Amino acid sequence: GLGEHRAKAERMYSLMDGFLKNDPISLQKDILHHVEYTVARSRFSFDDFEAYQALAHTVRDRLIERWHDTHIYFKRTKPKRLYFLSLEFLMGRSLSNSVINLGIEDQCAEALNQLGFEFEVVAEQEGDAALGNGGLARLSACQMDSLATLDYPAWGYGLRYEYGLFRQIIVDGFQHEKPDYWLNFGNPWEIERIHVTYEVKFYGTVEEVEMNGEKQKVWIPGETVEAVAYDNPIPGYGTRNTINLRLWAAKPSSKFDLEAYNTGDYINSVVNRQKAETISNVLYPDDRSHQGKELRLKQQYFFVSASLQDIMRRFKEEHTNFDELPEKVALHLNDTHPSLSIAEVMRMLVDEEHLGWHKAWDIVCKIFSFTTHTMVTDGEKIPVDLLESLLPRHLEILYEINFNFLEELKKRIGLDYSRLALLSIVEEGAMKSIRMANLAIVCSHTVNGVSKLHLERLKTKTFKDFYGLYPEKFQCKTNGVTQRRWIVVSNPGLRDLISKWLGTEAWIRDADLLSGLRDHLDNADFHLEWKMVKKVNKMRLAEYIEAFLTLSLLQVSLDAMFDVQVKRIHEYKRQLLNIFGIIHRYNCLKNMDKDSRRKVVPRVCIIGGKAAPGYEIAKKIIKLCHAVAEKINNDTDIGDLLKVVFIPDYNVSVAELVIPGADLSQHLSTAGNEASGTGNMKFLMNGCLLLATADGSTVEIIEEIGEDNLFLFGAKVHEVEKRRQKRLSNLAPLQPAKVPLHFARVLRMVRDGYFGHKDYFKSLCETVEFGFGNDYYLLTSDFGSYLEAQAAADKAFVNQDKWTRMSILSVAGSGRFSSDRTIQDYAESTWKINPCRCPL
Ligand code: 9GP
Repeated sequence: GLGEHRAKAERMYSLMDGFLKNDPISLQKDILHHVEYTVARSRFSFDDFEAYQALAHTVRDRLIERWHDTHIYFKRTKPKRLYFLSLEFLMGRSLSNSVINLGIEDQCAEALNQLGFEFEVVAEQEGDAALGNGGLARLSACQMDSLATLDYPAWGYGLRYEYGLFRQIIVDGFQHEKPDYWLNFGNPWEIERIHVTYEVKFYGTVEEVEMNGEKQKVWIPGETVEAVAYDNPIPGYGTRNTINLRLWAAKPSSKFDLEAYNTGDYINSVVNRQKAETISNVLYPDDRSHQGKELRLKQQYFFVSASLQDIMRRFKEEHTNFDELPEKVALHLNDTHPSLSIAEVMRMLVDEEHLGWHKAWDIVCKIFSFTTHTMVTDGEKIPVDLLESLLPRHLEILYEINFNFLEELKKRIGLDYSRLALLSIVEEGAMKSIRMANLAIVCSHTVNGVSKLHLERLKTKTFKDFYGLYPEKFQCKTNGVTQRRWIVVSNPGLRDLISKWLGTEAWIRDADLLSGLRDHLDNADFHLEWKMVKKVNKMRLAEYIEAFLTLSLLQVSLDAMFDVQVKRIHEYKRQLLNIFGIIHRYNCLKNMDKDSRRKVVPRVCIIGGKAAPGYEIAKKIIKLCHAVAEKINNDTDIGDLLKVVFIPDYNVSVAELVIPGADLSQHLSTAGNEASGTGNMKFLMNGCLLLATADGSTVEIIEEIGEDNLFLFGAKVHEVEKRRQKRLSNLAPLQPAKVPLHFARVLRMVRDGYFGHKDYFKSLCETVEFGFGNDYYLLTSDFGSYLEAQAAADKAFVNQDKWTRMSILSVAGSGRFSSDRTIQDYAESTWKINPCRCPL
């Protein structure tokens, strides 16, 4: 009874005296406790890594307390919840971020110090959680941080890949991929929930049965796999709210295997069951296309099914009527990858909860929202054959959704078959397939682009016909990044400086306050301190470069401009343009007399990024970068005037080091190709000037800081198509197209083997040659304006006062690019959720 319950509660309270304490002594005691009993080392002798493990567990205990409180509070207040469904999260490291968000960084540093350890060194022991590829995945991580900080009742769902994104090793200038078995050293940030498991079913057949006098479809699956939950607490900053990122791992089902029992084939049965685990084993390393692989589809459905079972269970615990679903649940599709959720919710409502089709569809259309992250028109497709065998019931449901959609459509547009075919969710043809983007658009109440320019593209090109049908669905949610990670964690010097001059730390929760830095634009002391922060960060980066590239004994000068391009390697991102620019710079230096050389701004050109393992051209770009580096760095005649560095294995923690240390950063995508870009925002926040095309979110950065405050170049979106046409019309009568002299020279050097590997680089050169790749990304026509922008950057760098002003104005204008702004916008206009702040 109630009395018994109360007595039990009182006993619990008396045994656990309140929350864990955060003073340095209490932290020390907890650290030592974890050294002794969790890590199982002697507290009298443990190393940096063991100190990291013990501190991580100490912090985790505190996260768990807040996490519990948050969940109890959400359960009690029953707010509408957001479920953020994403197959990728690039979380990076957790320690520094957690202690900052918990507000215990100084105490932790002091606690460690007294034990003879240094916080920075201990934090360096942590490996990255790299459960994602690039922009989309890091965006998810930033958005989770903002959801927690802004007190939204949200959960993230994803997959717990055992192998994260491959590690990039460079051997002889070539990229090699090594598996990232990131769990080897344990992961103190996750909590395994052995009791939170769901069965996920595959294959089998669909049968029709009579139920209460009505015909009902029943899926008889052929394979069952178990999904086990791993919870990752995500603490907000300046709040007790700590939300959850629940990742699923596949395990063999514990169900009795009757067939193996009957045939007595025990060993084979175990081996076969073990195969289940492969589902969540490995992250697909391609960030742009995921076409038609069975394992990928299995991953998607495994993730979708487990997440939705969990979400529905929670909903049913709190509510009895499915009519309430749209008021209580928002499901967000982070790209098309989780779009099978639509068919799955329909299946659950119709087949399991026995709602009528139309009622179920009405509910489904009110709960989903969708964000697309690409400019590519030819989106994700799932071959019907594959679906038919793996998820036969879902295929039927998808056909029915499509049938109803097309019937509705006919009423609106008539029998315009070519338009109907374009809009259809099912693509006919040699390989019949399901168009995941069409499915997501038809069913979602909002379709979001990730920058203004991206949205414009969606409306006028990619999804033009859908826009005609549902103009009200299309919205712009320009991306943002979290200033907690990208300034507070990664650039403590700048954090202190900003707080000092603004007289407050409030900007950490309200990035718009950064604009207040403009008030000190002409203050000489401020300039001095600003430059000093940059210098210290450059020093950190230089040490990293020198330590990493010991083989080539490279030394970089701190007086040089640190010019950085770090991101996935893609033709459209045009790392090749950067390398060609470097070769051109080298040629100019070689031709200069001593006097002119004295006026040159020395440069350290830093490039980093991974190429998808099967993307040959991208891999050649990496090799070319190394070949050029080898030539230039070993040319004693050039000395410090030009150095080229490729930073291997670019990931979140490397970014935290590289970005604060950059003077200039390059964002070179051919206009109309980068949906948003988020690297540009991180550099902007760190006072690094941008050299960029007017693409993706850079257009909005220009709105904030003005064209004069960055180095803009290249064709604008509306010019790109014209230039391509022009180039092709040059080709038609077989006239040699006009290629600028400098460009032709650089290209010839690479083609003729000046940097070695002549045959190997041939196909790379052909991508920009006429009659071959036809320079689809317009390197040729943008080269001149690129060089001008580079020259303008050099000129500005000479005038350090001007440069510093531009740098300050960059940070001051970066407030709009906080993911807090993005998330608030989503919450208010798309998800319709309210903050739900757990009381202290
Ligand atoms: O390529 C886009 C990038 O422009 C954008 O900033 C990011 C986040 O919205 O998503 C990237 N897309 C992907 O990573 C996969 O399509």
